[in-house]
Amino acid sequence: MTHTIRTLAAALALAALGTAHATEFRSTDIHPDDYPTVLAVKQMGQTLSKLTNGKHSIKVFNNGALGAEKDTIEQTKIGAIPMTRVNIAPMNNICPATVVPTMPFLFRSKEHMRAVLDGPIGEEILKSCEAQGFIGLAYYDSGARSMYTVKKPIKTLADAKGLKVRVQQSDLWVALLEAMGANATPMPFGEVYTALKTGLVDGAENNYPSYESSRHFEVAKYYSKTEHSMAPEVLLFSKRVFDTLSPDDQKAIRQAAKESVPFMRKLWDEREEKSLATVKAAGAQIIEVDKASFQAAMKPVYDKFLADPKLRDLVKRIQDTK
Ligand code: GTR
Repeated sequence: MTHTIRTLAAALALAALGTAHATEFRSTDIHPDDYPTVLAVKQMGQTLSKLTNGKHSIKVFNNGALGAEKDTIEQTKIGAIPMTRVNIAPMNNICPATVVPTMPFLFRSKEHMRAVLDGPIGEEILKSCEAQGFIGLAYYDSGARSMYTVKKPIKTLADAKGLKVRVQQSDLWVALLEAMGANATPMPFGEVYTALKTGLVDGAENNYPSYESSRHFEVAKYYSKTEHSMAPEVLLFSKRVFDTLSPDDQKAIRQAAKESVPFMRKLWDEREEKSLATVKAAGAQIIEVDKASFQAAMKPVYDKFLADPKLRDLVKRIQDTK
């Protein structure tokens, strides 16, 4: 009897050892099932599983199931959630260098943005978040963000004056909209539809896919192409969790994340076109604006948020990147 129990205990201990480090990492996203960020992280999970012979995988909790971005960032920092996909903006107050790729009118084009983020500058910015408890695995595209409004279209800077506009939870975003003369109202993405509908805000700003997937276009049909920021999405792993993994597993996670980037970009490019067609068909008006007037108003934002010479240098290097 004692022998049987001992054998059983040994067998259980062995089984536990064998699976001790096999993990299904949870990852969060606020977007719906078919959104490029969600599909890309799922694809990353498949790659990770292949690279680790089935030892590790990823389970995506999207639709905001585990909370708004600000909350999931906090949870990732303390290690309660291993991974989160968020926009870089809610990282602005936490990891100072992330304000750089968020800066208004910084990237000249999608190609410029991709070249910068794929290179050493992008790496440097991700690396700087380690001190705050985050392993930055990769950037994903988020296109250009533009303003949209419920009652009247924005065509010039003067039209933005006095409007109440929802922004992401970042001091930089508050300053950016204030520089346009608007009143910034920070709130989580999931609350924006109701805020637009009830008149709590007059407008918001986002890229075509988010304007479409959130159905904001149903309530705010004037989409004004200010294209004021190309703040990218970012994939963050909890440093607390990462540090418990073997170097091989860490390498596999980094590699799987990087390999999901081209996949995401392809989906992104397709989705931008599809979303634009959807919102237009539903009656949204796409309005050309006097972009130069918006750009000229951004000087106070640059002065305030790039007071640190290190950040100024990063911006300069970005501007110098071909
Ligand atoms: C979207 C982005 C989300 C979130 C959202 C927002 O474009 O993909 O991660 O940042 O904007 O405005 O809150």
